[in-house]
Amino acid sequence: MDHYQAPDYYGVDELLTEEHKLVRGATRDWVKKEVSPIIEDYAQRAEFPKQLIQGLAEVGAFGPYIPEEYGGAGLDQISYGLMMQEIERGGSGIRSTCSVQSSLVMFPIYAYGTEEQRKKFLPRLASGDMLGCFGLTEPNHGSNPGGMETHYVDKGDHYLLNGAKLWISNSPYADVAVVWAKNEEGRVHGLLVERGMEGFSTPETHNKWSLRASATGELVFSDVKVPKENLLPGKSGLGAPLSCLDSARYGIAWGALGAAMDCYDTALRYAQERKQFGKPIAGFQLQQKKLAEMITEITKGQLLVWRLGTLKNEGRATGAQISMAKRNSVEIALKIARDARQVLGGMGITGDYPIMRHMMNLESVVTYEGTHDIHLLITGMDITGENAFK
Ligand code: TGC
Ligand code: FAD
Repeated sequence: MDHYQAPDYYGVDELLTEEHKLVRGATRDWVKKEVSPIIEDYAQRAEFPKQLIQGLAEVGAFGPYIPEEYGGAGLDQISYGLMMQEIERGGSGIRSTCSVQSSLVMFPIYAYGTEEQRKKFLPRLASGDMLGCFGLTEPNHGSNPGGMETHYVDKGDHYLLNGAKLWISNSPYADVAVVWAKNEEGRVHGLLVERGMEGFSTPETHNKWSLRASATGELVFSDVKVPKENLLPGKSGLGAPLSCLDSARYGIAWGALGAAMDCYDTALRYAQERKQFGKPIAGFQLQQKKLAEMITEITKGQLLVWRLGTLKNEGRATGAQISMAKRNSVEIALKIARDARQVLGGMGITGDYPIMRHMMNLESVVTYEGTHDIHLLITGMDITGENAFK
């Protein structure tokens, strides 16, 4: 039974519109009904619950901020953030699927695609009839995607694509992949590679202790003939994939807080119910310290992402501001998960509670979409003007 009650220590709800609260309420109800009852089993079995795709589409989680004429929900950035928060409260892997579909697949097609590409792909991605994935990372190039080796050659009536991508969320189930590859001049472009194209395969990556309910895999291109109309013409250079990452990282900044809120809520309830030495453990100072610090960090995080959402709605959020929020939310969520696990004692390691699952998932979230270190260096560069990456 999902007893979740969202913490709101500073009345942050008063900063939200009625529409924000409606969107959040509908997503929360859906998560309680469809995700909470099954997610632990799927994580234990390391299986992607693909039957959730249709429900995610119906709740509007695929392309929340994409205009309605292309099948999106036409909502603002705070609604998008709140949705990601509720969905990651249920499970980071499910939020991953939404981040990839919305910000890493629909966003580049909407922002950099042709009208034909938008009409062909966006409504089907929004309705969940199609699943997408995003290929940037390679075996030899993770934090430094600019070094990518995947490349294509102009063959007159098509492009010939060769290379490989690793660690790609949703790849084993994806119908279309947004693939970033270099042309003969070494310039990065986005290509839409569709399942069924000869020479294109998507082997699954197994043996993960994290994001077990999310499918991760490779993208392998061996002389794949990509039709010329599948190139995204609107933007080239590394800035194109990085702008998609800005949008996805923004969603993660909200999402990771959702995982933190679930851990806090679980630990608080457990501490009030569990008795040792004749009284609830919530009455011991050491447990209160953990719980008080959790709610303090959650409250700071809620205010930070709300303000970031306001800036994003106004088109003023910078990539560096988004990096700070992604890094902060994941860092506090991991610490809260670890402390919450301790509050539950031995019970904390079991699948009867969501904490250990969140903790293990967050070990991926702290690495993907730019590692903890990379986001710190982005902040460092932004405030000092000095590049410490290279
Ligand atoms: P650098 O020379 O700094 O920049 C190259 C070009 O990109 C532009 N740019 C940005 N544009 C938009 N948003 C940003 N945040 C941007 N940051 C940079 C920049 O202006 C430049 O444009 P131009 O026109 O001058 O060419 O690039 P660099 O090679 O030094 O690298 C910078 C660095 C390290 C910050 C960047 O490469 C980086 O962020 N690395 C981390 C890689 C990463 O995040 N990978 C994520 C892969 S996708 C994923 O993990 C999905 S998980 C999905 C899920 O399940 O949720
Ligand atoms: P590396 O880049 O090898 O980094 C290793 C360590 O070195 C890290 O601690 C890093 O912070 C540090 N480091 C690197 N450079 C520096 C530096 N300049 N200064 C200081 N420290 C540095 N990618 C996609 O394209 N699409 C996806 O859908 C996707 N999904 C993913 C799903 C999962 C479950 C995971 C785990 C990853 C996914 N990724 C995806 C890949 C992810 O973005 C990369 O793992 C991440 O960018 C880091 O790259 P790497 O793993 O190669 O680590």
